[in-house]
Amino acid sequence: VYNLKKKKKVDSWAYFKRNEVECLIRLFHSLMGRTDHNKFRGILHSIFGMTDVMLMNRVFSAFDRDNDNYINAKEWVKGLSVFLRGTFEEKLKFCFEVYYLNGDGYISREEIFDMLKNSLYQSSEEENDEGVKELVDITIKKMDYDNDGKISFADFEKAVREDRLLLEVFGPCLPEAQVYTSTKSSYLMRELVRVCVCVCVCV
Ligand SMILES: [Ca+2]
Ligand SMILES: [Ca+2]
Repeated sequence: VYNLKKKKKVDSWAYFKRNEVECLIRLFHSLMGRTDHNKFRGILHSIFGMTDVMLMNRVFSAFDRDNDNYINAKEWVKGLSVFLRGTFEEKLKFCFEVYYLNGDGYISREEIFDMLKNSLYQSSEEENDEGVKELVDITIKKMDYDNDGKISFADFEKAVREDRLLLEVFGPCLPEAQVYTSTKSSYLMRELVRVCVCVCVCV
């Protein structure tokens, strides 16, 4: 009974096969130890090609479920499970968590402004607050179904179900399609090993 329970517990927090979970945990312990913001950003950058520091920090917080500012082995496997093999519903929830982050359960007008400004102007000197404000208005008009001026999860879900492109409307926070649609575990493992080695050398 104990073994069955134990197996069920492992299966229930990840879409990986048991040997993949073990491999990921081994990698985690031997190469990374406690994963802080810097190491995690290194992984997101080198394996998933992310470059946006603000979004990478938000992805870190979505992985860091107990909010202790470190990613432990369980958070690592669980996060990667949603990230790489999650269902549409899980990805929807994940993206919403990345975007709202301040904990009140809504994406506010100010948060939308900050995220759109960040993703539009991060590499240029030129800033156009009026242009960003217009975009914020358009976005809210499109996604705020109950007209309370902020985006709840219900608003977000409804909007994304109507237009899948809105899933990452406030900036890329999931791996590129070719990474997460790959079901070949060997591909994932090879990439992770490559990245872990790279992170260890660089940090
Ligand atoms: Ca944590
Ligand atoms: Ca709303």
